[in-house]
This record gives sequence, structure tokens and C-alpha cells, in this order.
Amino acid sequence: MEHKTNIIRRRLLASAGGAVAWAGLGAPALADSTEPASQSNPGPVSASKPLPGYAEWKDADSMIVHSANTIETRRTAFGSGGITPLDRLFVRNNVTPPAAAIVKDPDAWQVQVDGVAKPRSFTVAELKTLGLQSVAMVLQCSGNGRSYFPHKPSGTQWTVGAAGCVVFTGVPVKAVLEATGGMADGMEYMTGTGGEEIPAGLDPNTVMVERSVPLSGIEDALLAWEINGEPIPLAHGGPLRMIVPGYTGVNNVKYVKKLAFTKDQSPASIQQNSYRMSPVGVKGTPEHDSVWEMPPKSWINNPYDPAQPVKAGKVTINGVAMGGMSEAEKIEVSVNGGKDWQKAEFIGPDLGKYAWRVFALTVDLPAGEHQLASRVTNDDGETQPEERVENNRGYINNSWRDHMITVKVA
Ligand SMILES: Nc1nc2c(c(=O)[nH]1)N[C@H]1C(S)=C(S)[C@@H](COP(=O)(O)O)O[C@H]1N2
Ligand SMILES: [Mo]
Repeated sequence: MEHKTNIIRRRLLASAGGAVAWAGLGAPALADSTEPASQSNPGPVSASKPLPGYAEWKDADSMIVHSANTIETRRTAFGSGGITPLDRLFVRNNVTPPAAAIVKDPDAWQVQVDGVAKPRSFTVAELKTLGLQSVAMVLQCSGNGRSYFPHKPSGTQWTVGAAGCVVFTGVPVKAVLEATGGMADGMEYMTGTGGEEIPAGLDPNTVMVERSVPLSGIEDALLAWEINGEPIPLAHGGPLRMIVPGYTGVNNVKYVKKLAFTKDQSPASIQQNSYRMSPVGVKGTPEHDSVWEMPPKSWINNPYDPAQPVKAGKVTINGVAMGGMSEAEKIEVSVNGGKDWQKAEFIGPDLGKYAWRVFALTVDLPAGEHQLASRVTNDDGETQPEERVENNRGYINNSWRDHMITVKVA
């Protein structure tokens, strides 16, 4: 399935030290202001492995394969239509995904619903009779932007591409609640359990992907069987996925086999210790804030590709902007490293508060080096900050400065 040029490029990437070596082959070199290609954390430059079998249908040229379970979209590959094509959407698995057999007959997949008046299990076919809703939303890994943290947190060195904007379709969780007699008394969280097999002899809490979100997350939550109009493929959590719009990737549990309303958060380590905003050098515990809702964030995707030199004169800058928990309302662009800002336009359809919007601004750029940055403000009046919130594992980086790019204009 791979293109020959891509294989060649990978070899080059593996051996080359600088951006010059592959200019002309179409691969983006790293142009982020904070991360010159010569540094020890070269991001996309070092990452170029073959696609794993379960995701071999991805467009290899569009992806940075960090590992079999961590595959990022290249900054040049988002397109400008607003919706991320499935074959370019990032993939993140915390553990080995289940066998592909589970998506052969999606309607037969079963999910147990607990913590309600009448607990029971549903097949996907049964869920399809209870209601239908679609949501366009940003799916973004909590660690997207991790590579820009100066303390070099452990974990995948994502740049901007552990994110995409997709449309999920399924049944509202509220309709499932109605069909099961409503929530049992005293529940405070919605907890979804992933369908991965737990290897025998292991304490399930150490490996299980089980996430709890506060009840406020239920409002727009779905049990989804479609993504961008097709059955959810295994890589993205088919046959059934718990969707909590506005919340980071990990809270959208793939291959969901149990949906429970619970008094407490899941005892799984992925809930108790991981995805916690602990200070640098301190391990996450339940005392630290959980990574749930996403803040406003934007970045520029074009011009970026060094294989396509930018000519002096008119240049159309474009990128994506998300509001987090409310709509992206205003987007500003700076062409001088954040000293001055000018308003850019949102283009294309408005797909609701959880989607990102493509923005564009046409400017005159003279020859020389320019630092391009973007900054979004959401409907709640919250503006994307200049600085990241420091935390041990490098979660939720929405700093505009970290996402700034340097462009050479000739
Ligand atoms: N069951 C299950 N759900 C999961 C995960 C997982 O490993 N297992 N990974 C989570 C994380 S960390 C992210 S970022 C998203 C990634 O979604 P994607 O692979 O569809 O892009 O899925 C989340 N849901
Ligand atoms: Mo993630």
C-alpha cells in the first residue's frame, strides 16, 4: 500500500540530519520556532516507521508513525476543508488494540449499561433503535503539543498532529439513560470501559482503558458507531465508541464494552494516576486535576512545507482554531512573533462549538524570515494563552508561542 517515494523518504529521514537532505521530496521539515531540526528532540524528523497492520489503510505520506500505537498527522496534511479525512486522522492506542474480528459484524457488538434503574446489555443493532445524533468535534490527544514542553516529558513527542476534526454519529447517552429507567441515585461520573483483552495474570487496573468523566459531560455524549459517515474502523474504536465532545482524546473510549454511571472515578491507573495535571517531577495522583475538558487552541498549517518555498508578495496563511468547550469566536494572526495581531477570517461551514474552524488571512510578506502565530478566543471570552501550563506529563499544550512557526520568504 505504501508509495515508493514514501519508503525512500523514510530511509532518508532515518539517515539525514538536517532539513536540506529531503527538500524536494515533499516531506515537511521541522520549522517550529522552538525546535530547530538540529535539536535533540526533532519531532517529525526522527519518526518514520511503517504503518501497523490495523492502520495500513492510512495515507502513509500524511502520517508520522512514532510507533505501532502512536501515529500523527503531518502539519501539512490537515487540508483546509475543516473535516479531517479518515485516512489522515491520527491514531493513539494506550495498549494493543483488539483483533479486527470485532468489527466484522458491528451490529452484534454488545455494551453493558450499569448504574441505572434497569441495568442491561444492548447490541449495537438495539442501540440504533433508540435515537440518532451527529456531532462534529475535535478529537485531540491530551498530549498533543507535548514535544514543545522544555522539560521533555516522557511519552509520545506529538507536535500538532495528534488531533483531527471528525463527525461521530450514534445514539445520545441521554436516550440510553431513558431506555434504562434513568440513572441510579448518587452517581457522579460516567465511566466507559474499553474492549481490550486484559492479559491473564495482570492486575486489570494497571492496563485497563477505563475512563470516568463528570456528569456534565453527558449532555452531548454519544455511543457512536459511525465516523465521517462510515462504520467506525477498528483503529478508531469500532464497533462502538463512547464520545464526550469537548473532552480530550482519552475520554473517548474506543471499543466500549461497558457504560456505567458510578459514584467514584474508575480505579484504573489510566484514571487515577495518568492524565493528571501534576507539577513537573511529581507523579500524578487523584489529588491532581484530571485531564478532561479542552481549552481553546489554534495553529497555522500553511505556509509550512519547506518543499514549497514561499515567494515574497501575497501569502495566504491558514490554520485551524478550536474553542474547546465553547465556539471559536475570534482568530488573530501575527506575522512578527506575537508583537502585533490582526484579525483573520473563519472560512467554510460552522459545524458547531466542538468542531474546529479553518481560518485564513492574506498578507504581504517581504523576503526574509517571519514568525507566524495564531491566537483564538472562544465564545466564553477565553483567549489562547502565550504560555503553556507546565505539568509533569506534558498535557494540554495550547500555548500560541509554542505553536509558532518560522517561515523563510524568498
Ligand atoms: N479503548 C481505548 N480507548 C481509547 C484509547 C485506548 O487505548 N483504548 N486511547 C485513548 C487516547 S489516549 C486517545 S488520544 C484516543 C485516540 O483516538 P483515535 O485513535 O481514534 O485517534 O482514544 C482514546 N480511547
Ligand atoms: Mo491520548
